[in-house]
Amino acid sequence: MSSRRGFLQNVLAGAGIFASAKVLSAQEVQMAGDMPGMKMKGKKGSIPDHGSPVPVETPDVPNLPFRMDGNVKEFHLIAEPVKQEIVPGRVVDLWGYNGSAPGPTIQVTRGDRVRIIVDNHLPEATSMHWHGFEIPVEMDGAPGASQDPIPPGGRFVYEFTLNQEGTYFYHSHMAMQEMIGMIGAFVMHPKETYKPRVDKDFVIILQEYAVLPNINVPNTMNMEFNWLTFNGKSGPANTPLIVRHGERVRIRLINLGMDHHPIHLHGHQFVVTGTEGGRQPESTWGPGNTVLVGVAQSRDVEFVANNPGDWMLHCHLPHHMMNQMSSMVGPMSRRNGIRAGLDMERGMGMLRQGSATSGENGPSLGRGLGVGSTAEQTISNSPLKAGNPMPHQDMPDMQRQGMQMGKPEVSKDANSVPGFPQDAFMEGPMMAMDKMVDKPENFGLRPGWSGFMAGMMTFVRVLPQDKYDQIMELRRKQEGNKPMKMDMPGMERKHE
Ligand SMILES: [Cu+2]
Repeated sequence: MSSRRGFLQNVLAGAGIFASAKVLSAQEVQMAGDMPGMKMKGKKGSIPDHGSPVPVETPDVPNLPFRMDGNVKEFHLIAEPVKQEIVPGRVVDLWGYNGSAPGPTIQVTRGDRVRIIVDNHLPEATSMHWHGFEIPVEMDGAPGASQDPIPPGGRFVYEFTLNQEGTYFYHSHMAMQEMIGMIGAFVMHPKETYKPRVDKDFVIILQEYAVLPNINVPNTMNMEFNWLTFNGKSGPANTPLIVRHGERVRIRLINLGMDHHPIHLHGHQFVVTGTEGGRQPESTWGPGNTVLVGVAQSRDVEFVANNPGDWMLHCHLPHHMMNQMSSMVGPMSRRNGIRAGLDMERGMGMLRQGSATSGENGPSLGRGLGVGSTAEQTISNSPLKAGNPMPHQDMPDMQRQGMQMGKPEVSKDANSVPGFPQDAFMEGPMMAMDKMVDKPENFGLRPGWSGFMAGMMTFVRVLPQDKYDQIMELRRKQEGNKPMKMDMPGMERKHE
């Protein structure tokens, strides 16, 4: 906790050492050797923090520690491949920073002078962009425009003074690297807390991946996504936001992907108090419960948690409330299936006879271009045998893995109803895995809850004091049992 306190110390700006704006090659980095004092230590704080804002929590993502070098807050980011467990058993190969995708959260205070050493441990060049920062152009990280890309094994040292406040972020400025995880939150606190003061302050980063069956590497070219994450986890693997009944809560949402996400909170009205440009004047605040977070945007929402309960917080795009959505890969969810494309020409509407929307050609239009577009491969995504609406033959296997595999409520004549199934096998008792995602923050949720949580979905748990204390106590015990899970740069994130 000491490093958290450390974030809140206001460090005098100015008089910093100017870093040379030079990209170092792999060899030069080696020659530079170990920089003195590169052991990251959060400076222990003795300054009382009344009046200062609470530090942000980024559930499931570590904070990035810093060390003081004179008046400069020095951070160290390592761009590197990361193994990220999105839900239990689904480990994907991403690229991120310091063992995490999204990368660790950086917190500074307005007026801070910061230095960020960026090492590139990727097999290709990268560049770090500071999204929305008002800094000298040489520090902007626009590859080719403001600096040479950082080569594999190379280093670039960024240094600037920050006179802004709000929810910002850092990301690789190589577009395809953005799509494989390379973003992190960069929160700039005001010196004095805003009014009304919030008691809890959370960051959630929205990301999306297309991970096709039988492979662990996202297809970053894909335009459709089947894994939607909050802070690198999909429901039910996210850690819920825990708040006390009556507290004022801020949630900072950051989006970097191919889609815009309407994020919806149950049970409360919130106001949008900030964007990627910083704090919004109070005159702009109007009540809502869904905020559209566009690509490259951030939105801060604030509300008073005045309604006790376990409230869902989720993207409201229906396909973003699902896990591992994929079509055309075998029995899954639709009774009659969709005809694959007849062939590429007809799929593109280049017809020899008939109209593009005719019964013969229509189903092919725009569908199944390329590999696999043959008429022979009509695929039914549904139970193949009418009469048995339970499609999963591999249930014992899945139970062994810890799935609860309860039976969904399905009527006897379900298969005779056009449209069946819609959701029966997508969420519900079969998908429940309460034990597999057990953690203090989930304590006391209704049994079977996890079967209904997927994609960009977590809880805001508004708890009475005694339940809140119980969870905090469990959390302390768990942290006490674990070997120190420090936010050390370069450390592999352990997946338990
Ligand atoms: Cu969404």
